[in-house]
Amino acid sequence: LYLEQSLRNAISRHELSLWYQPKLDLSSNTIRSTEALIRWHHPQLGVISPADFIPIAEDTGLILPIGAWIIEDATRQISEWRDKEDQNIRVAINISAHQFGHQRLSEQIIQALESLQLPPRLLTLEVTETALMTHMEAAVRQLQALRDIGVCVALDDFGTGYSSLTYLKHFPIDVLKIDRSFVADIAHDTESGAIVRTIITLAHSLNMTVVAEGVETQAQLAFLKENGCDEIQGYLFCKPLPAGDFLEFLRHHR
Ligand code: G
Ligand code: G
Ligand code: NA
Ligand code: MN
Repeated sequence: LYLEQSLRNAISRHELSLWYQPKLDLSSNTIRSTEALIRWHHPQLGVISPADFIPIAEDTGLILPIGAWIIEDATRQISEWRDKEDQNIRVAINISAHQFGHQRLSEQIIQALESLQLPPRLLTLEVTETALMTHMEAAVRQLQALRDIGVCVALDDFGTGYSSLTYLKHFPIDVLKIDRSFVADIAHDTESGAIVRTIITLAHSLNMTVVAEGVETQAQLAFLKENGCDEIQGYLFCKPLPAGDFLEFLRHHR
C-alpha cells in the first residue's frame, strides 16, 4: 500500500526515468535501435525494479498514466537525438496488456509522433503474446492502425506465452524477440539450439526480423550469428543505461 501511494506521485515528482539498452545489428555491426526500460528512483528505497512496480501499476490502473508518460518521454528522447545528435535511433517501448483495453492508446501514440514530427518507423512497440491475448480484438485493431502509419511491432518473450502459431499469421507483427530462457542454453543444450534455429527460420519465412534477448556469452553470440539472427541485446554487449550514457556508448561504438 505504501508503494502504491508513492507510485501515484512518482510521475509528478519526476522519479521515473527511461534507461536504454542498445540492440546490435549483426549484419552491419552497428547500433540502430534500443529498448527503453523504465526505472523508478524512490526517494527512500532507491531504485525499484519494474519487475516489482509494473505489476502494482497494472493492478491499480496506474499503468495508464505511467504508460502515457513512457510514450511521451520515449518520443521526446527520439526527437532530441534527432535534433541534437543528428541520429535516427529507433526506440522500442514496452506496452502492458491493460493499455490495449484503453481506447486511446493508438491515438496517444499517433499524437505524440505527430506533435514532434517523428517518422513513425523510429518507434517500436514491444508486446508479449499474453498481452495480445488479453484484449485480442482491441490489441489487433490498435496495432494494425499504428502499423498502417509505419510503427513497428515486436512480439516480446516469444515462445513463453500461450499463443498458438496460427495467431502469428493474424497478428500485425514485424519482429520476433526470442525469450532469454531459450538463449541461455543455446551453446550447450541441443533442444534450445533447435528451438532458436526454428524461431529464426519461422520469422524469416513470415518476413519478420529476429532479435535475441539476454545474450550473455560469446558462445551464444557465435551461435546466433551463425544461424542468421538479425539483432542481439544483452549484458555481453551492453546493459541498460541512462540516456546520456547510452549516447556515450553509441559514440564509442562507431
Ligand atoms: O529492466 P528490467 O529487466 O529490470 O525489467 C523487468 C521487467 O519489467 C521486464 O519484464 C520488462 O519487460 C518490464 N518493463 C521494463 N520497462 C517497462 C516499461 O516501460 N513498461 C512495461 N510495461 N514493462 C516494462
Ligand atoms: O521482459 P523484457 O524482455 O522486456 O525484459 C527486459 C529486461 O531484461 C530488462 O529489464 C533488462 O534489465 C534485462 N536484461 C537485459 N539484458 C539481459 C541479459 O543479458 N541477461 C539477463 N538476465 N537480463 C537481461
Ligand atoms: Na521488452
Ligand atoms: Mn523481452
